[in-house]
Amino acid sequence: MAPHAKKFKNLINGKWLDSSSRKTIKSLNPADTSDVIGIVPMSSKDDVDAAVKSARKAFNPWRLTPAPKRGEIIFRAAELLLKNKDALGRLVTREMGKILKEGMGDVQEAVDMAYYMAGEGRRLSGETIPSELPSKDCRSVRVPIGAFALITPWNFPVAIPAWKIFPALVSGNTVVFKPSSYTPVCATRLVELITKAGVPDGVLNLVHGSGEETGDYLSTHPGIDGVSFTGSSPVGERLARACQPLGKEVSCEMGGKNPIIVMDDARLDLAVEGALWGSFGTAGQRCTAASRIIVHRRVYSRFLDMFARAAKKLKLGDGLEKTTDVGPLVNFQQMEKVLDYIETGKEEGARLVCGGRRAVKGGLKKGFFIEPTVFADVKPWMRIAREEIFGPVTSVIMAKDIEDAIAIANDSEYGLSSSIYTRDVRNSAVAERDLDSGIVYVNAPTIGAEIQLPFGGVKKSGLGHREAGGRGGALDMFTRWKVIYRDFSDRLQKAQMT
Ligand code: UN1
Repeated sequence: MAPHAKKFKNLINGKWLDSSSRKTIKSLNPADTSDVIGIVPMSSKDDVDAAVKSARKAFNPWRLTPAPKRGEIIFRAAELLLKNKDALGRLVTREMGKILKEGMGDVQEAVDMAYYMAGEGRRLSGETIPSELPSKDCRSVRVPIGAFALITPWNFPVAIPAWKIFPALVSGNTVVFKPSSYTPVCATRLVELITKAGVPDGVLNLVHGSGEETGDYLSTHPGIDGVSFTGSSPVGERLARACQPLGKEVSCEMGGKNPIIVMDDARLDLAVEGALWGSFGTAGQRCTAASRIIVHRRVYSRFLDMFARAAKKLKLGDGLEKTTDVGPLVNFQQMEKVLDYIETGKEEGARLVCGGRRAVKGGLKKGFFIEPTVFADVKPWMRIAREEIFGPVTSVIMAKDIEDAIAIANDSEYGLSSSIYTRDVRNSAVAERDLDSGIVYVNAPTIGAEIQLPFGGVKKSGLGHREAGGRGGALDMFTRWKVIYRDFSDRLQKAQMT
């Protein structure tokens, strides 16, 4: 263990504590595993019990704190995040591996969400509806659900926790937050800043640990009222199966197999640029990553040629270096999983046109790098065209026409994000209408959703409510509707009896 490695703690009821287990987890830089980012507690059941107890105790006073006051605290958190954006962005890059621009973007997405949800403190609006009876009024109000377990992944170590923490808090819930054990230091820094903004003790608790132990125990805990999870589909589905019979509110944001359709009338240079960013941004480690590029047969060869040439030019490296285009995979297991998929693609008969190997030249051997990989002539039945890979690997598939392209795109268990490149208004309109996904992009890749609109997908991509802002967004996840009929007629009035 590196002697200089900094130690971090859990936050329970406003106090930073070690685990009663004394066990720890080490967080490493995936671009250079000799760089230890920090050591965090591996929480025991007792720690989780204490965190849940603290969240339960804090719920009533927090629920009764006026929502605009809750919003003001979140506004201060936004300001603090912005002030610390550089340091936090660099930490995201060091701990998770994404390139620095994206590390900064990760923090910016959290800032955006904080400002947006701070504003919700003065909205959280319901409806006022006329009554059929005199001297009676009817309205619906949003009420918080209680103590929430928030379980988040490593690929957006600041943004995704922020997507959950801020709407949960502004709505009046309290939180026990269990971040990924691969990016625990980013999570700790985020919680430190939110705490500094003035969140009362017990309202936001942090417990580190693994998904299987800490995450499962926390989410099924009798003191937890709701669970919001982002991660893989198998884990999300298992979690939902465990929590729903216990009467908990559950929302899961899960995998994707997101297609980009490139039509014969598209601006090909733009489509190539979009497919590159969609496929290899964040080294393909986004649930929105473009992993199927469905290309009209008339432009197939030309597109493939341009795309493969551009992919070969991408520079792998440490995300902190300015010239790097693509960073490492987050850890050894993820790298192995992606390399396995590359082997599967070859065995299935797909044509490897670039990449396909672990990159070990020079300093790269200190980390988990895989060359940006493009498979051509992929058939929709192949596993590489069906399963989520979560790495820098994309499949190019040929389509006959718009209908065929949409049918291929929709032939998936997933339905998070999809995209079409076209300059023909009919192609665009048909795709907008018929693509079976939560998000559709036109002339833009499948990544880069903005926080003021609901985020999430259909089929195996999502379960429960959507994330983020807008109608149908995260406020639905973190509140229940209550309807209030107030009769001030001073007599018994009977509805439907007139
Ligand atoms: C994710 O990959 O889990 O739309 C979230 C995007 C980002 C969020 C991705 N704003 O790609």
